[in-house]
Amino acid sequence: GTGKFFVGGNWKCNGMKDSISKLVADLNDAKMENDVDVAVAPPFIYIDQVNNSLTDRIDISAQNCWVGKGGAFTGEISAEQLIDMGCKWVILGHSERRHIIGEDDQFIGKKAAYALSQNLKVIACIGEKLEEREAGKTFEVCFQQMQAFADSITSWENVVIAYEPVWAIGTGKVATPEQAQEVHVAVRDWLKKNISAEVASSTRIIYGGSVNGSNCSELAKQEDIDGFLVGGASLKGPEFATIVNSVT
Ligand code: G2H
Repeated sequence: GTGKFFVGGNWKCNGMKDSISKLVADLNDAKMENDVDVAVAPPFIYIDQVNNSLTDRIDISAQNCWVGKGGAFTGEISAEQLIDMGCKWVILGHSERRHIIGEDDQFIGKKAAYALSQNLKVIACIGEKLEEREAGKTFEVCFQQMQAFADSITSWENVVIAYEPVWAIGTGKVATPEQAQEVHVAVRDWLKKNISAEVASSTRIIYGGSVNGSNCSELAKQEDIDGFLVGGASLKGPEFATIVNSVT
């Protein structure tokens, strides 16, 4: 792997004050290896609750943000506001935003550029749908999504790439370690050819899609898997800690 292992918990649109308070207490109690960067992404409205109760060991991420400076954008949250509320990270381009909400590659690229300009670190998500994989277009789709980030951002220093095959998300159908590794290598190779060898070797590429306490260690052994973005299993503190501790 590359650099420090990174594990993010994407809580998605889950949780209420009480269940979040329990989850935070479990995370505060959990033993986590020192040599891993850890972040959790609560829904926007619970960020303040989490920031006020969660150990400093774990960073806070948002799940999305507005594409530019705040203003007359009803229902949106700006990067400046996220920084103000204690966020260090933002997840951008998650497949649920791409395919359910309809965000396109260029819009997501611009969001990444603006977030980075405000000193938010970015978890930049890419990944193919099942029909794209079956049509042999996995690399093409991932490279196109990578290109859109590359067209907008000027530095990859504060970017973690999350490869999340859409067919593996929330389905319980995790990619095999070999399937994930194959795409991670291809993405790293793309960075080498299109950005630089330095960026290719220093940028973390994490895997997401039905990662859990039982499948994480086999995945973590793969050379180019530098961590995980975890959805469902991040809602359970002890299981999330198991995944954090799968670092090899
Ligand atoms: C993929 C992942 C977290 P899950 O979306 O981003 O979710 O682990 O539930 O598949």
